[in-house]
Amino acid sequence: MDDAPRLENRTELSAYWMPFTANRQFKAAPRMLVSASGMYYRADDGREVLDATSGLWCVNLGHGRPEIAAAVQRQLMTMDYAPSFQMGHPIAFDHAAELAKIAPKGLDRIFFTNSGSESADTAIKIAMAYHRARGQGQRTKLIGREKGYHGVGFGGMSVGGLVNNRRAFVLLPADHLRHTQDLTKNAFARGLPAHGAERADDLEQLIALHGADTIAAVMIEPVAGSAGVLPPPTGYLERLRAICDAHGVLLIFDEVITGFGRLGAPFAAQHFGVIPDIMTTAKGLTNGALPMGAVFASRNIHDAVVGGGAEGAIEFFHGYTYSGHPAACAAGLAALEIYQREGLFTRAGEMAQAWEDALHGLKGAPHVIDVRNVGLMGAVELAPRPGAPGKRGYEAMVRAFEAGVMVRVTGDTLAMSPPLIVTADQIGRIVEVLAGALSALD
Ligand code: PXG
Repeated sequence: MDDAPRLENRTELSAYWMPFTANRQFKAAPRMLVSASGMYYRADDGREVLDATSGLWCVNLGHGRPEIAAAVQRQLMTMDYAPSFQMGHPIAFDHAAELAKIAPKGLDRIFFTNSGSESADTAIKIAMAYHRARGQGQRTKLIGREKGYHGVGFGGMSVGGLVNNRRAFVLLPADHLRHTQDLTKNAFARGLPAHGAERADDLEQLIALHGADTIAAVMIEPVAGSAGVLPPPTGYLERLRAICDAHGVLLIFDEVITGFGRLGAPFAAQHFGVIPDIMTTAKGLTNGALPMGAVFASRNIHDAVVGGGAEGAIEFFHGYTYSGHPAACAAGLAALEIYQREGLFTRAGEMAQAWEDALHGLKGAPHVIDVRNVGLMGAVELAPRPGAPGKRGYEAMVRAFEAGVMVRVTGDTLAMSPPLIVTADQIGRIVEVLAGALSALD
């Protein structure tokens, strides 16, 4: 990494309108990452920064995997691009077939997208298309959950439950379950919180309110990620599944974060033993090396949509120029091979106890009001500074970064999801730096 490119102070920052960033604040004091290898980034001042977030929840295998780079290079030189509308190329079929092998039982029909947001909107369209194919085209309403994040497309945003992402935009018809966070009963729970399964019964209430025959699907993250790592209360997912089944409502799991080994199984559906009808993925699918998403649908849903309509007619009017992009498929296949060869689909399960013990060591550190964990996901929630919510969390993130550990911050919650190759020593380092950052805060 010694020959890593260095950014100079004169880097022009004004043209790039940065996503989900306080642009003025960032440009006044930029944090620039210039190279990455294994568990570490290197910043433009030459410092190594331990990556406790897998980039943005995506680099599950660690950075700079040569097999992925080589596979992408090979594919680009063999065939850089080919259309997927009324044409095919073998690597997209190969990739889907390999993904089908690790899919939760029955979810083995795979639609490719280019991001988590596109996966969310695609899943919603598949749900609507399914009901329509079965003569229930009036089932179009969506049920999401407070604090849910499903990307920034109009579908995902409408189902999502983060007010900042919603209030400025026109939304699709959707209603929301209550979120499951309850610090009065569940603070410092280790793994799944004991209290709150009854909040799944909100779904019965919403179905009664709207009428089952108007509702297409319920979409939730099995573990809410962006909102600050909220593991589901014990029994909650099972209840949602049962209520959906009773009313013919589809259950969509957004596994953009929980997919690809984050909890100790390929997908959260397998880890929790609750199988949705549709599952969205992205991020870890290619290890973040190239943009890609994939929606997994049950065979039943696929067959209902694709089995109908006139001979020769397109069954589902949806897709992207880059659906099944050859280079993204090459990255995805190479990533899958590494997950399997190195046992990384189960590694989060093996490390989960060490991760839990280390993170909960922060109970009692200054400002800490909750610690949450499941698999290799974790969060430390801080008491907000009076009158200035989010400030303490932001400062903690900056201090940790300056001390050589990168975490995510959402409000006053620090969120972590280290690459699945993380060692016990590195976990120790993450917690040590966080403890230092917290004790330096007022
Ligand atoms: N669903 C979930 C569950 C996600 O976490 C998306 C959909 C959208 O994916 P794309 O690829 O369109 O960004 C996400 C994205 C954060 C953070 O701070 C999380 C995401 C993105 C940016 C920031 O936690 N997740």
